[in-house]
Amino acid sequence: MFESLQSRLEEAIKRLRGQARITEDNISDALVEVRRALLDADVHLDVVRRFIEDVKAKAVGTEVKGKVLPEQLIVKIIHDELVSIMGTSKSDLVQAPQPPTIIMVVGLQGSGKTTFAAKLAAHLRKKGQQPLLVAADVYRPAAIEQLKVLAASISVPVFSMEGADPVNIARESLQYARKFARTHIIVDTAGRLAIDEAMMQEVATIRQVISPHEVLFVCDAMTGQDAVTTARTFDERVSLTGVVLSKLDGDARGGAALSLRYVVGKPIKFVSTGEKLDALEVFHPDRIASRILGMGDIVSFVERAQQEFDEAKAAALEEKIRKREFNFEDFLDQLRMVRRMGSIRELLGMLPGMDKALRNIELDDRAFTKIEAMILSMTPQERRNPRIINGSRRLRIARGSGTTIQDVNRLLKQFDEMQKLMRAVTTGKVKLRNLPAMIGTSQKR
Ligand SMILES: Nc1nc2c(ncn2[C@@H]2O[C@H](COP(=O)(O)OP(=O)(O)OP(=O)(O)O)[C@@H](O)[C@H]2O)c(=O)[nH]1
Ligand SMILES: [Mg+2]
Repeated sequence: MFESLQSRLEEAIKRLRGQARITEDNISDALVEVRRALLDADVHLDVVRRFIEDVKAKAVGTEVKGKVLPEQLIVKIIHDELVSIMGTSKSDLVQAPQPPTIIMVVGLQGSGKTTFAAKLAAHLRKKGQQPLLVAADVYRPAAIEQLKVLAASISVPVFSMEGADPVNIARESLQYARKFARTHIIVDTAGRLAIDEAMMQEVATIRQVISPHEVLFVCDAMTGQDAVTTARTFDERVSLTGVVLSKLDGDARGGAALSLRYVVGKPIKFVSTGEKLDALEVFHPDRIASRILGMGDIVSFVERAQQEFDEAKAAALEEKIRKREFNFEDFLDQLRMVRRMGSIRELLGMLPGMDKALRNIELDDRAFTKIEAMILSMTPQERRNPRIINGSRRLRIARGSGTTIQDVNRLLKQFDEMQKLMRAVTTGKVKLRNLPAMIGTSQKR
């Protein structure tokens, strides 16, 4: 799977070997190779463009920390970008509030719909569900028989109707499923070409009649980015809820896997990796990214190293606070780090219990811009030793930062309070979980 893309990316990354730092220059070199590799893997041009831009921005903007080498850092950045392009997290099958959950399987001829329908039934059975397979392909001779044979091998019932049309079959199958308390209905539809208007109309009608919770587009991964065009057409006609990548066990180049989510905007939910009925995997973007890159050990090494580095930094900071050496320079550092990491609310919201505590507090990013301006208007001595900031210095800082003397007074007072608070936390006098309430009171003032 993705062998060629993998070896090409490896080659590109090698270009950074022996470099001390990542610079605009050496990264450009490597990225030209990455770009070629992606295009040759038949990845959609829009995706390639965003990929390269993002990797470049991250690579040039990230400092190489601790023991990490530039070539290792770039592996991690490329890995993360692959994950982000493919959808960040796994996307579960939708569950109907009231069973049965209705799933419709659509796609081009021979893409692997029937095989997937049976695989999904097997997957659900393993989880203790009671699926029903519905044979709504009446056009290809032996299509119903194919589904029956597959279903029998996994002991799942099939609903079929001799001589009926697919719309009726789908409609009737709902009654049947309710009567026999099936938890899931999987409707296997006939393969169709996107340009076949009558067939497209039929699949749209089935969708209307049965109102499925999931409309899954099965896409042969070998078709590369052509799959994107087809998926778009299907999405326009039947509004897809997700995509299944089939035949990923073959020599798929990666184009479909990397393009679909980004271009069509629908999550990839499963991957099919063989003819046997147990060859189905829930789609995990990070696992596929690791397979594409084939350097999982480096990715986890960089993750660990970065974490350790941050921990070392945090320990140094704690030491400073304890020794009452925490000053405006450190404060500015922290402030910028927090802002780089996302909005304050988001960040604090990740702490347990904080979300609720923050709901009523106005946290304004503009306030931080103001604080930053004031700190930048201080001299290095003032930042390191705020105690020397007297009346005339306050006036100068206010003027320099376009704020008022009251603003500066407030900042100095808050900084003083914050120092006390941090000391109390680090020495264990105040428990972290009491912090939200304390921030709340100081904000209201
Ligand atoms: N190697 C491999 N073969 C697959 C996979 N999925 C399906 N196939 C094979 O691809 C062929 C077509 O699969 P079907 O499931 O019949 O495809 P379909 O979309 O239902 O085809 P139509 O109903 O004719 O449109 C069969 O020979 C399958 O065994 C897969 O993940 N890997
Ligand atoms: Mg079929």
